[in-house]
Amino acid sequence: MQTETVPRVYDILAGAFAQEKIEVCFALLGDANMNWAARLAARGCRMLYVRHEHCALAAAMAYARKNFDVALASVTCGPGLTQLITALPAAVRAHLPVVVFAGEAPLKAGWYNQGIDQAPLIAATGAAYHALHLPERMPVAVRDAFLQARRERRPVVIGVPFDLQDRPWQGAAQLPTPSWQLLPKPGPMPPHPEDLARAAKLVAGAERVVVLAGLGAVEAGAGPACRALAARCGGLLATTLPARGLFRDDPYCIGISGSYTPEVGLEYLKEADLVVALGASLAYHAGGGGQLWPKATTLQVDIDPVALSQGQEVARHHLRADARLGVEMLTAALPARSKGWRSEAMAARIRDSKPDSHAFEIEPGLLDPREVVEALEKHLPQDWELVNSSGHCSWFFAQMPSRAQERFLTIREFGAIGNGISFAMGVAAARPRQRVVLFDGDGSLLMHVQELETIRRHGMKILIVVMNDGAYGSEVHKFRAEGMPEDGAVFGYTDLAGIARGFGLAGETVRSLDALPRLVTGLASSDGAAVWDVRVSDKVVSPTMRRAHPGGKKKG
Ligand SMILES: Cc1ncc(C[n+]2csc(CCOP(=O)(O)OP(=O)(O)O)c2C)c(N)n1
Ligand SMILES: [Mg+2]
Repeated sequence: MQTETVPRVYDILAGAFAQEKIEVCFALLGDANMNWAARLAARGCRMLYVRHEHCALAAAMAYARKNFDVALASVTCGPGLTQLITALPAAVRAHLPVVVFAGEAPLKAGWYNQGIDQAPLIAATGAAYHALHLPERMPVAVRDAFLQARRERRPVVIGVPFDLQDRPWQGAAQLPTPSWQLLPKPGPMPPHPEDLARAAKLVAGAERVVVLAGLGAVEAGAGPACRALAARCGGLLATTLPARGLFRDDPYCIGISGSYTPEVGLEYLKEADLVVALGASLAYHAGGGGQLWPKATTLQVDIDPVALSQGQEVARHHLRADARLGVEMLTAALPARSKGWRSEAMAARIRDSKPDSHAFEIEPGLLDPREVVEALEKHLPQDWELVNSSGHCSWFFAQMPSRAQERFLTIREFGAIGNGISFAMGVAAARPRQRVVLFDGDGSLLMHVQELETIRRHGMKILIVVMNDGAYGSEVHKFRAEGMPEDGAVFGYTDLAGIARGFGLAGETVRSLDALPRLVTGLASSDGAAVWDVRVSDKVVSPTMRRAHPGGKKKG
């Protein structure tokens, strides 16, 4: 029939997305996005179909973080879109550029069962929402959404009524210039000479300097320059949680600064008199809510320096600059100095100390989560991609200091559990040849356990290591500290290995760490996915939890 030769609006829309050179789309289909998705797939975009819309967006978030670029997800209208309401604020807070193609209810219908006012829902999350109701302008609006997501580093949701998508195309023959041809590509920003002189004076006058790097420093390639600055000042190095591993082989790196700081790091941070924060937004947790370095003043080196962050005054001194260029020029402007804070003895303590040395009594047959992580750190190959999730167990999983930053991902800014499996899928999509390891809690995994099917269907090389304490550990420890009953927080040990096998994955219940070398070797020679259900005691309380609830256990 002749009508087949006339493109529909969804054909043109798919073309506008395809020319954005997006390689992967995370999606779940319905009436309002399926025609578009089929056309996008026909143009060569790899479609990763998931089992819950939340997971489409969360996987796209990890993909964006891993590639430092925009990612794409798609959902249908109404109930498809409302499933995004937890992931969207998480993406907004993590500054992740994701474009979401969402359908909208048909405009021509007086009533539609899936209709809901989508714009205010999305606006409430902090994401941008654009309802596209003029077909001729849609390709430009799509291009502009990619520009906006990148510039504002936040999700942009595009809603297109599906009756409009179905119309014959009546607009221009040519698609607009794609976003990647228009993007400004400025060189790194140097500091102003007066600011630089002031900052150099401040650093020269300090005696116990900690150089703290965030993801901005990673993105700017500032790692070596940060090490050089710390060496010149005789100071120490630390990173935020997402930048973990940037200084992994430096003997003067005290690890993460924030809720997951190891014991020795806490001690040294307390003594610091200057923190030079590079490419770090100085979020609430990075400075322990203002508690971690009580004697220090902070110099922030950043392209967008701030005085306040997340309700706290965080820096009195600022150097507006690209993290790498700023720190290089700062180091060059410093006078040579004979002594600093560093000593061989400090390096030895940093190397030899346990992240947490507190003693706990553990039931026989269950493992200490700290020993589990020590064993994983020792046995998992260095080139496996690591993804950290949420919950009480994340304190322990964070203690893997030998791991490279470029093989680590965590997104924690909204504090939601249940995202780990999606983040692992996003990393697997971004690094398809690599083995990806997700470290998760039992509660978090069970929240989106249906995605095991997605992992198997797409042949993703994901290993999920679950710290199974049979509980919502975070809640258990808070209840216990308050002497409250544990209802709603303790569920008992779910057979996660059995569940994994039911989905067609390998499943192992780990009750002894002696099994680890054999399990690692087995997995290293396979392309399959697996769940290791590691049975841990719920008696080991993380240092963060102990600090937050110093009363400790009041009941049995
Ligand atoms: C979406 C969401 N629901 C509820 C919570 C509250 N919460 C925080 S940690 C946690 C328990 C997580 O349990 P699990 O994944 O088993 O990790 P564990 O704390 O036991 O180590 C819960 C329910 C949350 N942060 N996010
Ligand atoms: Mg748990």
